[in-house]
Amino acid sequence: MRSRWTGRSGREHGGPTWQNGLAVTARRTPRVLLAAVVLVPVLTAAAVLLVPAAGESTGGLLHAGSRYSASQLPFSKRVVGPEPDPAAPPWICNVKVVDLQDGRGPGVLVCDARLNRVSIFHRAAAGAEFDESVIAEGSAAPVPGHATPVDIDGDGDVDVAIAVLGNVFPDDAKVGAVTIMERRDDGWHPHRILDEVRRVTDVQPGDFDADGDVDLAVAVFGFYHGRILWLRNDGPGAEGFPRFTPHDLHHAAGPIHAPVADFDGDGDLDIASGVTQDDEEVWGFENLGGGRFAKRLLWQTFNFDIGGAGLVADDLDQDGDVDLLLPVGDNFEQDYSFPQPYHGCLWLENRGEFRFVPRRIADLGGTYAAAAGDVDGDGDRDVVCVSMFNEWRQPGTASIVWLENDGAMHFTPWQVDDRPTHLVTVGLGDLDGDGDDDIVAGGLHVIAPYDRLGGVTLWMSGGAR
Ligand SMILES: [Ca+2]
Ligand SMILES: [Ca+2]
Ligand SMILES: [Ca+2]
Ligand SMILES: [Ca+2]
Repeated sequence: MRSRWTGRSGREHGGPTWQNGLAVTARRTPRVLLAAVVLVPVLTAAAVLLVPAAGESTGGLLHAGSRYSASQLPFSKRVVGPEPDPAAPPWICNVKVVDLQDGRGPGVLVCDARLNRVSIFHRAAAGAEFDESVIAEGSAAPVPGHATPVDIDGDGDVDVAIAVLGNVFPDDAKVGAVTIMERRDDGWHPHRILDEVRRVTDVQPGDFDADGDVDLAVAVFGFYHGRILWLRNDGPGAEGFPRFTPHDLHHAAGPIHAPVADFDGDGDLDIASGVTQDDEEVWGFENLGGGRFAKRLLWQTFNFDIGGAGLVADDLDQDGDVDLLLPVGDNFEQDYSFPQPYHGCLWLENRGEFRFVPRRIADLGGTYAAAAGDVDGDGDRDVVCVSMFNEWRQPGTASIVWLENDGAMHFTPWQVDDRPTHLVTVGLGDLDGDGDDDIVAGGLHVIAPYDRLGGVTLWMSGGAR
């Protein structure tokens, strides 16, 4: 089936691709030509190896998709929120497990781009349905791409920062924004603190200039143009809410996610971002103090089809420095988005002084998101990956996989489920307080097949409770 919004396909034709659950552009002509010159001989050679003379399936990844042994760790599966509506298939752009410090404990924070709504779902009791509390909807969060808790005004209650995408489909117009939903005693109040920008994919807090208030790192994905910037908190304005001044860090099409951490261990907060459109790169922005940053190229590949789809900061090996996880597997430019052998998840191990060493830890076809946590409760960090583009025509191919860490950074993939299909976001957190992390994931259903729909799904680690 051809993609519904173009009637055609193919990066070489300038058709849209998708990143992080977001429709984006194809590469511009010079990059396409370069990619063609470099990759066509390689891919031709690969095709000769992979395609048998008679044309039958090899049983390899391109044809059969990725599948793994069923997880020996049991999971109890539940739908969070409404059952999916076949007449309006779910477009969930972001899920994460958060505690808003309001006495309700951890819940599932959800960005729903179909309903234009940011909500948190809590489970009242074991086995009970989930209660939805709406944080933003309608014009406050038109097509929300990402949401992050932060006490932006320092009054002790937790507010929510929203990256407003504005349009899930390719669009170079200034439809994006950053909105803070301020929590007050009488509910949530919107403050649009960055406007007149292209599609925004992430906003993350940190006191970058060490003046005691919270600043923000922002990824503007855009379409032909995008940027990474930080918003300096200039203190309270006339109405007592902070004012912000934008400062650019980098210009490129397709920045996705802006994780914040002290990557070089010198005591101040740095910023990282994946650039996934014309180039496939990971950048670091070293905090030099006084609001100044130095750019560092942390990783790049000349496989311009690898399809970077996110960036996660986590000390995966628990050696005291913060590493990065890079899920790769965007493949939206094809008539049918076959999983590719180079899709999966990379661990970029922090070796100090902004040197990161890549290591592949998963081969899941069509990987679109990853999250780190302790899924089996044995004290080491495991990883969960979800797939947007596995071979859904083959029954049983994985949509969600957890990678069991043996404690020595050897990862064994276990299949959690084969449905819902088309998962683009995953989060981990201990929702039931039993010491192991549970899994939540969200589906973005914009291509066929439409027979295994899901909005937000929870897999409770350790079985039913
Ligand atoms: Ca607050
Ligand atoms: Ca630092
Ligand atoms: Ca580390
Ligand atoms: Ca573990």
